[in-house]
Amino acid sequence: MKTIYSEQHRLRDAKTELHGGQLVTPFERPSRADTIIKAIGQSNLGDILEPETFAMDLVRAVHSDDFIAFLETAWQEWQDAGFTGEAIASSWPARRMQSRLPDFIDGKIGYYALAAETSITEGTWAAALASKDVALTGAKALLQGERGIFSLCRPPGHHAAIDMFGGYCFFNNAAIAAQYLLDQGAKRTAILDIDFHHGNGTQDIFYDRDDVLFCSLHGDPQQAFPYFLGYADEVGSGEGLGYNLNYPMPRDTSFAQWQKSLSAALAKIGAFVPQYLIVSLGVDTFENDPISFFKLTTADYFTTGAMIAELRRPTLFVMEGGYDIDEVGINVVEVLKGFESVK
Ligand code: OKP
Ligand code: ZN
Repeated sequence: MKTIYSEQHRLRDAKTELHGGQLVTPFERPSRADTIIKAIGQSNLGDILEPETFAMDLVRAVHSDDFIAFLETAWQEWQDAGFTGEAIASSWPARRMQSRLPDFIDGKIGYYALAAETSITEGTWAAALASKDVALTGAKALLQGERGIFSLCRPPGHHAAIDMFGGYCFFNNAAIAAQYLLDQGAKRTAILDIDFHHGNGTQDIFYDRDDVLFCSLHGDPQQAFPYFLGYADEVGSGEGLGYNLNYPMPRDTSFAQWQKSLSAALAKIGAFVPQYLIVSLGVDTFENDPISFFKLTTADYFTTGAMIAELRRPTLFVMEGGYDIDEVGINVVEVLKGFESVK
């Protein structure tokens, strides 16, 4: 299996994340990708290729124009306002207030942010652009006949909604790739999100559509970020009714329990008969992950990859989360090796 990877991810190197009332070094940091690409290199999985550059139209197919324009100039506007720290939202259109877009950057950032932990910094826009190219290059390889591809996206994407960033995400790489596959002629694409956190952004983007089946396995929103979406009764709307499936699970969920949700989601995806499968691949379900609470072990990731391969669909793995820097690489490689083990 080939890996698509860009060094441009390094441009996303925020110094601050609001965590527990303190500004800490972000969990989502460049060394995550370093560990993953090193493990890929040592694994003999296959070649590591640079992404192609794709047109912004493919981003506009998923995100709103005003949101994209905001991301492009947010850092410059923050600096022009005289702020000396990284750009962090602190005011929101909360209940019974107006969702009207302010002019001033401190207000604008609250309008477009879904949470406060994710700061916007100097290279964020460039890194987010490269990350979507990594995803799209992987999708193009599927169109050209590859059976499995790994897009080592960083920053991640699944929390990015039509017009919101946050949860370390700016552009929704998996959603952009899915829309591209449809635009290139696919009738149906499924997205399986196995990151620990609910893929609220992907759900938002495809909620009223029946051409993308979205299935997400994640920590119960009563206990886990993003808190305000991801319940099992969110099943899609309009034509999309029945095409959004959430599998929230409690604290300390073991692989035996998690695997039942995976099997259920895979059965739904199989019945949908998608031309392509996109996996939002987070390994923050790992037992030692510093910000999550499931109990998967390294061996479980191989089994997970093999189970996904049993669908026998051309599959694009898009990197999302995973914050145990020492183990994130091996856990990702185990998923991909498990996938490759099924002939
Ligand atoms: C991104 B991805 C830390 C709480 C966590 C953000 C989590 C984003 C996860 N104070 N807040 O889905 O791995
Ligand atoms: Zn996550």
